[in-house]
Amino acid sequence: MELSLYFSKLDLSLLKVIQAISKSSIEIEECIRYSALKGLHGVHSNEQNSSGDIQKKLDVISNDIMINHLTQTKCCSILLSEENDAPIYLQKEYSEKNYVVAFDPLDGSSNIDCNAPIGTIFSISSHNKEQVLTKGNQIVVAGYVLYGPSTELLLSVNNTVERFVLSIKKQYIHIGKVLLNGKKKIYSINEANSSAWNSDMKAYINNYKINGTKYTSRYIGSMVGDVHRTLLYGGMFCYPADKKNPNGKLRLLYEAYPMAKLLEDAGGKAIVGNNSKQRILDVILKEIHQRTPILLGSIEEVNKYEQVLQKKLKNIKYKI
Ligand code: FDP
Repeated sequence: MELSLYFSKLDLSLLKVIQAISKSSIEIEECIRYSALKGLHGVHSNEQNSSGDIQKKLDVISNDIMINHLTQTKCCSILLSEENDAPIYLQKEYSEKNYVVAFDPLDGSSNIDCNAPIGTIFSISSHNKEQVLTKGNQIVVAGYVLYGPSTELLLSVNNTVERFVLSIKKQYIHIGKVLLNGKKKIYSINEANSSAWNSDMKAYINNYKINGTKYTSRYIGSMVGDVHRTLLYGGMFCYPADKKNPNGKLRLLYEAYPMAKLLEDAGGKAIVGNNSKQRILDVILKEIHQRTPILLGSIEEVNKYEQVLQKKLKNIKYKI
């Protein structure tokens, strides 16, 4: 069934916002698919965006496409983009029918020029009169689009994760619900940073290695691709705090909140790590470009990290 039909019972303004994101992603997909032929590889300028990353041409194009479609809905009050320094205020008057949309228009953009999976990540939240967004718990819909061998849209609506695939006719077709029940033994982390990890992370990851060849390692280096695999196959994905990045690398608002919502709604878990069991969705947003460490995956795998913390509390020596 096609996306708009599938969600035909949703609140109309919310549906319009979802449709705007789906239309944007179809345009972004078109740009990505022919990027090498259209001269869309490479950097836009050597200037860093608000998150400190160098903007690629496709980052800028994707951002413009998202802002354009979301503005046209007239159902959004505030747009928060990873590519913009400040929030974009679209409605002067407060109305509970308006939504706040936060997005990373093109995540994993270091993978663009080598044709590896990349994605758009977003969340739609009800408008809190006082603040832009205080916690991930205010998210009504979270999702991402994966531009890979095929283009997929995953959406968490009413606490259920739905999976759509883009058809030849450029329509998103529902192919099923997602429940994190895969049992593949996979750990996913950038091991090049291991010398800078803190002792909790060293102990946790070491546990995956001492069991002979029971576990395998997979790391695409594109959050959407790594999280998608985790949702479908199981295992865990982590971008921890380390000595180089004491607050982690990934953005709370644009990356961690939406992925945490999807993981939890699919029956998994998403926590801060970094000597803390705190749920990502409970972390208070103090600044829109704030970073956070993150550990997500099946309950079984995330619990293994929590066991490391318990041992630490009881002063049992880590096996490192
Ligand atoms: P990228 O730098 O390519 O834009 O937050 C961006 C992100 O990719 C994530 O998609 C990805 O998980 C992570 O950074 C990869 O970072 P490392 O290269 O440091 O592993």
